[in-house]
Amino acid sequence: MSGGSAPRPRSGCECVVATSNPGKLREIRAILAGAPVLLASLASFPRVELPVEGEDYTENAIAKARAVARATGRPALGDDSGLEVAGLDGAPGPRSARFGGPGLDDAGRVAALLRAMSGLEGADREARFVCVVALAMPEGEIVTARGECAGRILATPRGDGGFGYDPVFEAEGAAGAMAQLTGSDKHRISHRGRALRALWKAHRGHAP
Ligand code: ITT
Repeated sequence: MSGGSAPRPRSGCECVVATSNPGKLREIRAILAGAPVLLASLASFPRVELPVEGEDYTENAIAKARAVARATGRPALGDDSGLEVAGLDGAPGPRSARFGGPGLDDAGRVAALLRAMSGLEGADREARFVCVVALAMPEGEIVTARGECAGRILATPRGDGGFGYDPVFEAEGAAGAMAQLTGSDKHRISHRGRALRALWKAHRGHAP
């Protein structure tokens, strides 16, 4: 955790989710479904722009949350996440959304990842998802939390759930790809589920 004493949004308050990724928004809403907070989409604030991202999950998550909190005058929740592959020295990491070049969709990035990994076997296929979430208050307070999910990269895509690299990521202890799990099974073990539960617990003292 960072940022000193944790901000405490009032019960039932509105918080803007500082993401342009619909997969993330859907998951954040599902993970925090039991929490007394109304999660607004950035689509409701079409003039608000997200900052250009750098190479550090925490800095990126804080920058997204802070930009949206300042622009909207509401608490904002940023998520910066990525996939780290052992045999690629931790790439694509914070560049996961940009891997393979501009203009690719999720399936194109998955194909680019499998191409980059051709010939990699065993421990080189080990990987983890990382997620840092940041809650920024309009007055400037920030709290962050991190979650990870370890696993390995499959040889071919499977399933159609989730988003991003889920079709080729098999979490430790799961039989099959993340994209083959139900939403609730993914959120129980995912980097995003872990990060959001830790964030919520830090400022509410219990799970969402
Ligand atoms: P915002 O910055 O607007 O939030 P983004 O997609 O650009 O959206 P990131 O820079 O944090 O966000 O990139 C995260 C990328 O990592 C995302 O686009 C996916 O490719 C991948 N990723 C993150 N979480 C994932 C998950 O749960 N399942 C599969 N892939 C994931």
